[in-house]
Amino acid sequence: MAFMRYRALPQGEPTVEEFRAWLAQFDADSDGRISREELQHALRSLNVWFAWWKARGGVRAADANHDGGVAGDDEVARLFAFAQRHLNVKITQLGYY
Ligand SMILES: [Ca+2]
Repeated sequence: MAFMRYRALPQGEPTVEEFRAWLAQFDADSDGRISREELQHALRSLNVWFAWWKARGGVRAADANHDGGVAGDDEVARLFAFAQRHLNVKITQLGYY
């Protein structure tokens, strides 16, 4: 996958809206949900280490209805909170890529 083509997150501290818009581009099958695999691509695009492992943790943390993906405002907000807790350094560094 040519993940270099993905849009980066906005510089500085992204809002949940910016995060949602950024995340939507990784919905490869356009089913409106971000699966673990799609989240893994998203994390890889940020050069996050252990993307597979963190994607699994992120979906587990955000998937409130346990359908295996992240969808809807509530779950995206939960994933955003997860990202802030676990990926904060990378998110704030994105402006330097
Ligand atoms: Ca999807």
